[in-house]
Amino acid sequence: MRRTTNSRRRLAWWLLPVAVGGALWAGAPALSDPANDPTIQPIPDFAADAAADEAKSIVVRVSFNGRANATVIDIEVVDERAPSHLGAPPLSKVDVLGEAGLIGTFNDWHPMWELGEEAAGGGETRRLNPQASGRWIAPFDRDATTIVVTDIAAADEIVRADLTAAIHEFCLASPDDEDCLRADLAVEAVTVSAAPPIGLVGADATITVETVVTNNGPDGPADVGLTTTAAAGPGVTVTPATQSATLPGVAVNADVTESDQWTVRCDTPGQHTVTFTSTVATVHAADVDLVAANNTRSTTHTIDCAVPVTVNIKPGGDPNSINLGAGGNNAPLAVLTTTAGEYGNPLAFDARTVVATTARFGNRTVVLGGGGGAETHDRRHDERSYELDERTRDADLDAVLHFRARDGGFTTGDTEGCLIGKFAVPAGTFTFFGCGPVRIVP
Ligand SMILES: [Ca+2]
Ligand SMILES: [Ca+2]
Ligand SMILES: [Ca+2]
Ligand SMILES: [Ca+2]
Repeated sequence: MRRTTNSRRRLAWWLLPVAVGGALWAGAPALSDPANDPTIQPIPDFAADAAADEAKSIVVRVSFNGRANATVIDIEVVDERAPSHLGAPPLSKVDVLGEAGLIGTFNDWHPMWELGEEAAGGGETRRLNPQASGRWIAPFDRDATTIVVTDIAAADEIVRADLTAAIHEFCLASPDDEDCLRADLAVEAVTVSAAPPIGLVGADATITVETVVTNNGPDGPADVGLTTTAAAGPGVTVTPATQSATLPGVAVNADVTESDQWTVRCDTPGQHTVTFTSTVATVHAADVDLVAANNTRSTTHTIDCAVPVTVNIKPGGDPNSINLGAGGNNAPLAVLTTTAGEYGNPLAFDARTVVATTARFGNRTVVLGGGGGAETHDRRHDERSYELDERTRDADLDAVLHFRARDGGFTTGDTEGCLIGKFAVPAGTFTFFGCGPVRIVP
């Protein structure tokens, strides 16, 4: 399409009556209103207007239920210039609205009124036909969204109708019309650009999803509506379910990246998947995308939901000094057996299910990245260890593990040590994770 400027399109509303000229309704009011007087209106540029006369109209057909109550039968865009409304009787008022407000307004006949002749004298009479149907014809405007028709004398709205479906249908059928925009919008890529290495049951994590959108043309720039939905399998909840954005004015062959953040909460332990699906669509009724196959893409992300556990580094000792020298060759650590709710843990945990060979201890980032120190003896010592008060022991058995502190990837400023590993229960093997305070001794 050749994009017509707004000013030119708006001007057409006022030139129309003059350009068409001709028949005025017999009962029209005198042209005392200067706005209705063609002799003092600006002279239109007929040559330019005629050469580019691809004028179209929007025809709204209704059936009447009452003088100020009509039902839309259909709405259609036709390839004909709208008739002049100059001098039309002020029976109905037609307002055409767009997203930005009023586009144009004119007075028109009320189709429910019928003209008749008086038996004597041959004068005209008017009466309301209760069975009437009729139509209003407005000049086409690509930005039109709504038509509102008012019965002027009754000061009552006759009908209000959405024009966008009719305009979209016209542009789908005539995508190369100068008022239509034909753009092949496409989702080029959907990727998870940032996500934590694990999730913790009961805690929120943030995942960032990037969608790359383009406009393959031929027309542009085009406003692009982008909708991304998150579909989570069992055991994980993603909010919000949907995020939408309008990417304004995407030029032909431009890549535009939209980045959205999603909150993921692990509900149960294990590997859970979340699928993010992005879809592009045109935003305006007069914009059409005739290639649907490239409008949607998905990506699936797997999150490992770990069970949070309580660890007591150096059971019975406080502070928990971690000696990075030879003195830290066998640093003990207890994974406590806890009930649901104890120490704020959402799930009960039996430390005797810890698989010792999978345990890694060290700096948080290091162990989440797959590093850290391994259990020195590759085995678990089940014993009644110390609670976090370092003085009391409860009745259940806890898991005591030993690590070489210098394998933990600690740096001098670290104040926490973290443990990650697997635990095996009848339902399967899952990840656990817990941290405790440390004092690093270089
Ligand atoms: Ca497309
Ligand atoms: Ca301790
Ligand atoms: Ca316990
Ligand atoms: Ca215990």
